[in-house]
Amino acid sequence: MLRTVQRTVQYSMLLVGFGLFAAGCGVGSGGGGGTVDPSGDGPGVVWSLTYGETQPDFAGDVLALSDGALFVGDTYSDADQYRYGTWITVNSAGEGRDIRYFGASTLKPVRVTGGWGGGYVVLGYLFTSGSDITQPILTELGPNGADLGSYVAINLTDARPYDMITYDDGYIEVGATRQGPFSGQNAYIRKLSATFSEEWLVYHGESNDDAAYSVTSTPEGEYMVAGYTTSYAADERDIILWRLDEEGQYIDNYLITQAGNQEALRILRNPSDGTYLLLGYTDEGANGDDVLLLKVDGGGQVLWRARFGGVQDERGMDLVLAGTTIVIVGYTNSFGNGDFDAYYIGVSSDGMELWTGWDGGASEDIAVAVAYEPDRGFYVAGNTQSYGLGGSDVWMTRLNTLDSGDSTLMIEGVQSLNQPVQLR
Ligand SMILES: [Ca+2]
Ligand SMILES: [Ca+2]
Ligand SMILES: [Ca+2]
Ligand SMILES: [Ca+2]
Repeated sequence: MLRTVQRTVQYSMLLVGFGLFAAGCGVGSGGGGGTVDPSGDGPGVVWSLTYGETQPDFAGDVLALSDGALFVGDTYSDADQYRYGTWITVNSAGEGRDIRYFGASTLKPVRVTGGWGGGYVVLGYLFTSGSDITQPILTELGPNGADLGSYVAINLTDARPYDMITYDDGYIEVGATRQGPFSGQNAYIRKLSATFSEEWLVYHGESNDDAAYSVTSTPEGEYMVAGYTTSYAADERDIILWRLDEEGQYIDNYLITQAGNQEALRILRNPSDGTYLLLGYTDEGANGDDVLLLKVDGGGQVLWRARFGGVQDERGMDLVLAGTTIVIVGYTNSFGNGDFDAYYIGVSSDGMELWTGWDGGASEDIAVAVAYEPDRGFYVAGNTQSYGLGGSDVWMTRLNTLDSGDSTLMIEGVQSLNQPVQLR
């Protein structure tokens, strides 16, 4: 399906202040992590853009390009009365913007990766208004964003995908479903060929609710899948890692128990030492939800555990490794300029907080994904209700590199240029 759109929309450019947090907000939790070290050594905002009109518009993911970044999301056209999967590329200067539309009106993108066909693949799901039943769908895009076709998961008619990697001449997708051999919600993992035919589909979990949120490969050609379990949990929700072979068959699982609710939303393998970073949240204790970061070895042993946040709710949504610094993006309701703000945390390789900051205005602003390009810094995808044209807009931010010397850069105020952009 190839959709060509000729339309003029408002494209707002914002320059927003990046508040470097200069007081303690890290809360240590076992293993020595999260100790306050307010060095103020974080990155500054280079540019910040919104995209969208008056209806809700959302970002799903961001991918670094050779110069700039690719953002995917879904936006609603006031003129067309239609929701589109949306592709936006922006160069590192925040210019050279290209916007294209893809997919069905009920498609919500959650992840984008490079595809085996030379372009990109967007993992998303189809939803029905008023229903919580969703169905995974992959969309293949050409190098310039052309919609080359979509592939619905025909064996998963009630499932929600969360993550995807390219691997072994194909794609590995993980998520949660009420289908499968176990009652309640189950984790699912499936392998697709480079041409999107399903090679295998497996379920993991037990009689209660379980979910797979993120996947990475191991040096042995296996997969580590992170999520949560209530089936095996010692109390409420606990983080669980499933280790699967190349056919998706169970090798082992690692249960990480802790009081209260925990979920791992992202797993990242550190190729330099063979460990894994797990990012999620915990609600243990009286600090609301906090960002939870764990470092585990290949056998699921917790090497350290760090917790970040204030008295209100925080979530860590995505993370990257920038040299030895772990950079987390998410959102906070404890700090910032009102309601939720995007939340940025730099963490050392031993779990110590190096810097923290927030970004946003008086309304709800959250970061959902981050990509890293060593020469140019960080691209953050988010959703903002403080800026843009209303009802939540796609929010795209570039942060500079950690060694740029601009560690105290503050761009004051908000500037809305509302430049019309001709779409192709
Ligand atoms: Ca727990
Ligand atoms: Ca909190
Ligand atoms: Ca806010
Ligand atoms: Ca909007």
